[in-house]
Amino acid sequence: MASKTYSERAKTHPSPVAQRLFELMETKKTNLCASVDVKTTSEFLSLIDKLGPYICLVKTHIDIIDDYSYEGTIEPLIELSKKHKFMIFEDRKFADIGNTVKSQYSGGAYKIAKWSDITNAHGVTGAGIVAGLKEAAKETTDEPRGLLMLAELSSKGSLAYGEYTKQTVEIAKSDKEFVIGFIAQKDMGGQDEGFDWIIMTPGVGLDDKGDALGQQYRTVNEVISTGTDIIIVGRGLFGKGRDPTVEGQRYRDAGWNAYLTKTGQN
Ligand code: S5P
Repeated sequence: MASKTYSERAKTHPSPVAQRLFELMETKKTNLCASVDVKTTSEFLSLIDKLGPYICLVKTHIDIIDDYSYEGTIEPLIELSKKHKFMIFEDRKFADIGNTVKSQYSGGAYKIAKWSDITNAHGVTGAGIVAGLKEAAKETTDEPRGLLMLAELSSKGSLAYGEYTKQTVEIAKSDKEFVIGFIAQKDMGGQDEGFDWIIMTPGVGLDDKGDALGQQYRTVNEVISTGTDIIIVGRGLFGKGRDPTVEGQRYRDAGWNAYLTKTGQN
């Protein structure tokens, strides 16, 4: 049986963040998330402006940027998100007790809950992490926020597999509206119990097999065929002198064609 389309899923998803994301994916015909791990605000904004037309989501590591400021970095990022119509995902990988992540998500230098539609968390500390992050979101903004749990990782030797992955999926069940899905390498199930989790997959590259620090890449067709909804691509788009405009289009087309095949639309 063909998988459901993004627009079908937009209609029934309990999370307003997921609904909006699915709708914009269908409108822009893209399931590409750009991971923009660069060091300066000017590189960051210029790269996002080039990739903007091809992506549904920008994934940030805001703590990598040397000259970060809310006014200089985040305000222009929000402008670009309106110009190109994409959403924002700060890849913060929270991993502490509920009370601590609550402060980390809403406060400090970055105030992530204020500007990022989506963030993510490890399951290692238990379900309190979901509750803590949700409280922070509610206390910070009226805008909807969504959380991804890190169920699996792309790197060599990762300890997130088997029972750990299973228990992370159990934690995700604790909040059907706030937890919108997983960072994972494949489908995490849940459909039988009424969950419609979004699977976002990093470690995607069409030209390289990995890097010298344990990253492992799979192709776009491979990941979409095993359950990925959104492909996360970083250096494949701009590393090694690549042209982000050319590669943005290439990964967007590869991701969209794989999706059309999976949903029986081509
Ligand atoms: O399992 C993971 C989870 C994440 S979020 N493996 C990953 O590589 N990531 C992130 O995806 C990582 O932090 C980086 O920002 C991005 C991959 O970048 P690339 O340049 O290797 O495509």
